[in-house]
Amino acid sequence: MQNEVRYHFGMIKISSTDALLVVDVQNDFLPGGALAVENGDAVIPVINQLMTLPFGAIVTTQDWHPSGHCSFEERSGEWPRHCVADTPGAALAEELDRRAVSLELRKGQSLSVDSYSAFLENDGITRTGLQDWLMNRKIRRVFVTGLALDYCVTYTAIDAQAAGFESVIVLDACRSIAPLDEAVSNIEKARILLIESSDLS
Ligand code: VGL
Ligand code: ZN
Repeated sequence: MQNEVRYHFGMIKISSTDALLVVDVQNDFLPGGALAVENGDAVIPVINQLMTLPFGAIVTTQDWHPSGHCSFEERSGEWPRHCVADTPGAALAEELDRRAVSLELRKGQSLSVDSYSAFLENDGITRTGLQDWLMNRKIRRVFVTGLALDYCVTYTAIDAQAAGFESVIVLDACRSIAPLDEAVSNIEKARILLIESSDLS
């Protein structure tokens, strides 16, 4: 079924100007977590395998909210309480291989502004610093993986593209909250390239 949404044909060779972005593979987004994504844990072996490729940088992100964050505030919050800073739910998944990770970025730390994207907060203005960090390392292309496909992964991939990077989503290294075809149609609208991990070498 996932083959229907592939737009790339042929292998992509990973080099030092490529970065792997591992978005929010945190306990609260895994089965049993506060904001569990169905089969979220299935991304972990796929990402661990991708980490063995010769990326110039591997970045993990974490949703890292203060207690009382706007995204789960009583009146207007959209989500259940999740990824509260320094709690077990906010920790990276235990099984995620962190040996090759060069940056662990935490986002969504302002009380009143959420940050789905790893590049920009949801105000569309405030930068996280990731763009400059990647540019300083001569990264030109980013491969985005993780949770959830329809929120933090898509927002990150769109902002990466807007920041001037070539932006690619590795579909089998992601899981979505909404049904997959809905998530994919929004990615298609944003004209982000979708591939499978088996397209990479
Ligand atoms: C996310 C909803 C709320 C995500 C984070 O990581 O996709 N989704 N906070
Ligand atoms: Zn959040």
